[in-house]
Amino acid sequence: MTVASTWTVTGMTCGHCVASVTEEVAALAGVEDVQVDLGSGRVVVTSAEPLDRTDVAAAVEEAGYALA
Ligand SMILES: [Cu+2]
Repeated sequence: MTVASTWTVTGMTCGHCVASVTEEVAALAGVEDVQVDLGSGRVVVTSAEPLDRTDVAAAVEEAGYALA
């Protein structure tokens, strides 16, 4: 069973930003899929367990961006 969660990331402007965020969030434990929509900043994460906001925020910040 998996859980989908939706987050909003601010500051992404191009495909490189999307790739960076995708890579960092995908590296979190239990994450199976990451879909980023550049236009809206929406990030949909599919994971085996619910994610902690602090963990997602840390991954996003590692990529150089922030959660809204
Ligand atoms: Cu960019």
